[in-house]
Amino acid sequence: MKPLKSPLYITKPLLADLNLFQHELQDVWESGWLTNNGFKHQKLEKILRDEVLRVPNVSLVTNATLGLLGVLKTLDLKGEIITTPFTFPATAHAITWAGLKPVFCDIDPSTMNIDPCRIEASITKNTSAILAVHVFGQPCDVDAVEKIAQKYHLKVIYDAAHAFELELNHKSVASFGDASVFSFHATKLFHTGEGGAVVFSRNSEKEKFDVLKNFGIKEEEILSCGLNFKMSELQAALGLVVLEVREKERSERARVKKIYENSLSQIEGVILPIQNQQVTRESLQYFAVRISEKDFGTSRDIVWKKLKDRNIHTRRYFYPLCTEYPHYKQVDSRKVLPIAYRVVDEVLCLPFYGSITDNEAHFVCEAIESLRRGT
Ligand code: T4K
Repeated sequence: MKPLKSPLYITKPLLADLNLFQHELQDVWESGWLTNNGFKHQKLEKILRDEVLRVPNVSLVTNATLGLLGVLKTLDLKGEIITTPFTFPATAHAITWAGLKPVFCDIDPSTMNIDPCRIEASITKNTSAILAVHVFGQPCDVDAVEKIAQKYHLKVIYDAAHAFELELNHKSVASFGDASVFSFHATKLFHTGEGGAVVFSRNSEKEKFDVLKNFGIKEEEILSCGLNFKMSELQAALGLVVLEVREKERSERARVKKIYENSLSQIEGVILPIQNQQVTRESLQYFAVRISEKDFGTSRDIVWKKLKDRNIHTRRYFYPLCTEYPHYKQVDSRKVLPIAYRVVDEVLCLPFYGSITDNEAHFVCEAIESLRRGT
């Protein structure tokens, strides 16, 4: 197989018509208001809250990492936070920056999310919360997590960086837990270049969070030890135009997904994402498969490298696991987290965005098939 002429990356940022963006920027220029809860910020928050997510509140932030940090501070957590080792560094690092200790719990291989059956064993008298991640837009078992949290009086935070617009039984995934954090980074389907949003189950916490994201200032009084994680008008303006084109992008991604599913389901050793019957709207953020070396006959790493030789740039998210970072490393991690250690050697995120053509999607599948049993 010849390599592709132009590279296929894991994603391509969704860009709206530049004229529409210029139109939004015109307003910003005319208002002379560039940040600090401006009109675009207010408008985007309102649309996301009332029309897109349909949740009690939305607070926009500079990025999801600081959103997570702000949530941990708002909920006034102490001690240990149970989380997954199979995530982007931001999840665990936000916990550490908040002065808390991440305690890593093993995952469920079918969803790649924290395994609720294993959470209880990680709870100690110092545990104050569970920070679960809807990895690759696959929802966590929110009911099981909720039950454990209620039993042990723990807070629940969802890192929903990959789960924008994910709905369970027609309800936003942000309707679960005490707070959820979305990422609006350029690599996300809906984005503001850099950015994110936080949803709280209680409006009082959103109010506290809004003060924290503005240095702790409220009406010239300093109420708390805040930082700065506000979204600017330029980011919000970009969000407003990207919002308009996301539905089309979603349908294009659904087309690519169908090709991947139809073709890859025929290949032994390629494990596809599971279909959760409760999901009524998917996030369509990533398309992550697992390569079972035993059944496929070739390791994930060789597949990753050989696809790269063909100009198909897949990603091995989230390799290495958090427990392999020098500051979280423990001698027995591999023994305590056997599933996460297996899954992280199997996962491959395929190029996934709306402008991938049918031919390109088929080419990716054929390239994978050609690597079976080292052929
Ligand atoms: N929690 C979880 C579970 C997360 O996955 C993330 C972030 C966070 C929290 C924190 O969210 P933020 O604080 O970022 O809001 C990317 C993103 O930077 C990161 O946001 C994302 N998760 C992570 C999964 O992916 P990298 O280091 O893989 O990105 P990079 O620069 O290699 O970009 C990936 C590909 O995208 C490139 O190969 C080409 C393409 N690309 C990228 C950019 C930035 C473009 O074509 N244009 C672009 O402008 O982290």
